Amino acid sequence: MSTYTEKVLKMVKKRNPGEAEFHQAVEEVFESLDPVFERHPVYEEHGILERLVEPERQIIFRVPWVDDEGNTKVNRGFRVEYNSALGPYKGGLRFHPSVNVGIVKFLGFEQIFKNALTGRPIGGGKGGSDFDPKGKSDAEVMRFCQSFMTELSRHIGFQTDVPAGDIGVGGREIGYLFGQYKRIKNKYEAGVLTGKGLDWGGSLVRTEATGYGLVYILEEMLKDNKISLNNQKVVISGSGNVAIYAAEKITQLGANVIAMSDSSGYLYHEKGIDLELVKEIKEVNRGRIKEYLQKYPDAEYCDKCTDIWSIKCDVALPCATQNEMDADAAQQLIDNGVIAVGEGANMPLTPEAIKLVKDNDLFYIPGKAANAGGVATSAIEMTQNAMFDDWTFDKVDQKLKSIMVNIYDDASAVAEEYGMEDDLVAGANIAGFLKVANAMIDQGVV
Ligand code: NDP
Ligand code: 2IT
Repeated sequence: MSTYTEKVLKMVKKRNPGEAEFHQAVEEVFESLDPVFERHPVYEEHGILERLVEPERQIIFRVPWVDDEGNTKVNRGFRVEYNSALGPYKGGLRFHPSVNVGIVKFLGFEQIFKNALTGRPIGGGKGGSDFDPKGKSDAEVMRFCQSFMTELSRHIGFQTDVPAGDIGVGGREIGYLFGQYKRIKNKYEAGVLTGKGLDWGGSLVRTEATGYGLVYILEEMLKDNKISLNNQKVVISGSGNVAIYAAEKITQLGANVIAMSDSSGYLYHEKGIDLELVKEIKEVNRGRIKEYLQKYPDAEYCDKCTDIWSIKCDVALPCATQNEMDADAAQQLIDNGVIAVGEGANMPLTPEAIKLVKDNDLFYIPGKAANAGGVATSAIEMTQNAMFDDWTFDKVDQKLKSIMVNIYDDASAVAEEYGMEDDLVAGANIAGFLKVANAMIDQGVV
């Protein structure tokens, strides 16, 4: 690393103790940027890194609510409004017991570059709570969301900060959050949240967008190398929003998804997973993936197992959570002949896993590029809201596809320009950085 990136990284670690995931995300971006600072001292002169790593605003708040038995509960709410150089802060809300300020900052930091890559006018932010929606009734989730929004509503707006979903936050939660926002503000401000219901301001394709986008960019990268997805064996971790729609699109393109998981274990079905059943179990019934065996006793379920990457496959799509693939897992995939890894989740590979995947010349698409289709389609939802319009499935899907192809072209071209051909990590980090950094210079020291 250059003295500039080293100096700022040291400062980040000292100033933000204990935030391991945040340090990891910053380091991963910084590692790509040295060639930029060598060529263009202007960024250092303007203190771009020092400003980039410090969120413009961080909000932490109490979220009190009452459970169905009448007990008072208190969770912690977060919103990190990271960078608004390119547009209003934009990024999801995560409800999971592991959420803390370091997690929200790592996600918010990555979101800045991801959003820049989409080419849409959106800044970066992220939020959430350590609330666990699992096992809660709809009424409890509603009361929690209402309390969360009562505070959050002071800080967001369609031109200020536009949250959406992430782990533990889907259509149900966005509905409750939107209802409370509308009630507090006495305004139907559709563009304040994305991922809304289709009858009240939501966009077609937003539900599918992250998973579809992941497969579109993977398809493009493989096509560029004359490889087809047809008949490829695919392992996907998770069985949530991103995992399900990645599985749907890749199946439509002729691949065979043989394993998926949830936080309790993984499912292996050699002849191919019945995705409609997974949807029913996870989306409709909010159940556990092991229930799949009730209909398919020939499938295998490994309870409490996290070694889904030991299954032999051609394509691995981590779509659950951060650091879910470590060096051992990556090595197993490589030993088993995997050809491509695409990150549906945010930062699913540890730094050691990334090194292995790169050293072994796999086709590897980092999360900032690979999962940008979700937020890109959120921006398309905001466009429709601003126009009081709603577009057809096909129109939004085509736009999503062209954005993913552009991201691939952009990141590849920038990687080549900086002498790191085919390195999409460097390409995505540098391409995203340049857009944000140039806007920050234009806008002065703010
Ligand atoms: P969901 O809540 O819909 O699904 C998450 C899935 O991952 C579930 O199957 C869940 O298991 C599993 N999972 C979550 N946390 C863990 C954990 N700590 N250990 C093991 N398994 C876990 O979330 P999404 O599909 O929306 O998000 C998945 C990933 O994709 C996240 O990294 C998110 O940040 C990223 N992402 C999401 C986007 C979106 O638009 N939703 C956009 C871009 C990235 P269980 O069912 O047991 O909870
Ligand atoms: O990580 C992500 O990009 C998301 N969770 C989606 C964010 C959004 O605003 O749609």
